[in-house]
Amino acid sequence: MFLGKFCFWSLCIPALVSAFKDLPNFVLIFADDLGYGDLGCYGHPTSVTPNLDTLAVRGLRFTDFYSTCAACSPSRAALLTGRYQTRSGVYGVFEVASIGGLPLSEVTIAEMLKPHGYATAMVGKWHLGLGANGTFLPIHQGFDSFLGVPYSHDQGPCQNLTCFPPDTKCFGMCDQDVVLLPVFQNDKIIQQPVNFPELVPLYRKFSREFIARAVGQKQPFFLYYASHHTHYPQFASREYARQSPRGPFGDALLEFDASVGSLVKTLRDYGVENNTLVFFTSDNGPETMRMSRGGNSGLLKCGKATTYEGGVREPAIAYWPGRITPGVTHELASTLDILPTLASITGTPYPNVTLDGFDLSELLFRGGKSNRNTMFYYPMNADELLGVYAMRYKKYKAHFYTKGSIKSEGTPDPDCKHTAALTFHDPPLLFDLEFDPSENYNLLDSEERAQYEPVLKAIRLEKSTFEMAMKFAKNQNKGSDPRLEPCCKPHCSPKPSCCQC
Ligand code: CSN
Ligand code: MG
Repeated sequence: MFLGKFCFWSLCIPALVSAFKDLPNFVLIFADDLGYGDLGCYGHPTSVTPNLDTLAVRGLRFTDFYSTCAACSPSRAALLTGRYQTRSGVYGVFEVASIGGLPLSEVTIAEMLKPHGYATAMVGKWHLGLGANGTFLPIHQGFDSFLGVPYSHDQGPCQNLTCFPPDTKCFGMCDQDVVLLPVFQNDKIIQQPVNFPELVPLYRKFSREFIARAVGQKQPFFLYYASHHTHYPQFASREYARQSPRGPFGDALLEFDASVGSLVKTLRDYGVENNTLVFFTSDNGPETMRMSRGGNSGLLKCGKATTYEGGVREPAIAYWPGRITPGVTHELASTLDILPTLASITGTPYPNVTLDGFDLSELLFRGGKSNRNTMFYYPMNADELLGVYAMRYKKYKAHFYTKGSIKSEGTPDPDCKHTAALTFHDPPLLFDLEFDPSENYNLLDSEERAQYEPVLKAIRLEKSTFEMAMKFAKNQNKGSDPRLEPCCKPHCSPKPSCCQC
């Protein structure tokens, strides 16, 4: 369906309204640093996540769903563009005063849907750049409105901020000598520093009003709810503080879960639950270095900032009553597949760029298969010379390079620690994730290694085909300029401490 090109605006309106009537809504819920093992429905013994568990029971729960990167900005770039982050040049994570951002030339899900009449909004953590005058903020990437934070809430001092009411200060260390975290509405700072205990209620109110407005105007809508509740240091509002048996992390997760419940209830209240695809997943694995203040990857190896399973395999749930048959799928799927799937559902043409995702419609709506056989994993600072560190091929995982990270410390496994230096493996390490999800037994180190020759050959072929076709974009993470630190009193002094409103 393509509307609006051949007609004058006034003449198009009747056609638009009737065409939009049946277009479904999308709510994309993205958690932050939430591990594969963190939810009740993925086996955590003490998490309390009744709302997500209910979505899992009434929807399709994925066991083999992947983000493209074990860190925030690259993972989010891939989610919103349907392309590996190497194509948009998002390497590493954006900082408080980063000069770059996701290039405006990239087509995000919001930009893809907007010309088809969608109301679009984003809530929560952006982390795809800020730039001078907010050049890279969501409102310049297809979102009509934005309420949230431009980067992680540990990027900026937090020591004297309250994370849990009545007055429990934020735990541990956050970045120093930069501005306190601001909250943006569109491109304006409305609060600096953030008031953690009252943040999630603001997010909920914004989401509810956005949905109410779109439904009132009979417009299909796309809401991107990028929660950062479970990122370190955790926070919660009064209603949720000290309410979970899992400590501060559990309380933040409890509030996140409640916000998921509130989104679904809003859809129900406005009569659009049966016409809305809700998709939930997470950006990257848990920051296990935070011990009980970080997430949990369950039985998967390591976590954030590594290319082991714990870094990139995510909980994921697709929910659409009446359209998606409840169940559990072991099919291979990825955040890359969301953009093509939404394009397919709405009959929207794909953006005219190389996409890395597959349409999941067969899997979601007709109990079919995923078209995905492979996933490729780069480290957070992808390097063209080294290329792919690890890949998934069907049920196998091959590691060509391995490296630990400080973010993945806190477990007894020495491979996860920052002392585990970059190591090249030839032949690669090869694991059968169906029998060995924890990546313990290298098949090429076994008596039966000869029987894996055909698999190894197929893996090498897939990898070289992929890498030959991959064109690395120039790095868009172009360093920092202190003048770009967001400040609610732009001309105050002395900075950064005067930036409080
Ligand atoms: S992330 O977490 O933004 O969720 O990926 O808050 O990798 O250097 C990651 N990092 C600060 C962070 C720094 C973060 C990094
Ligand atoms: Mg993250």
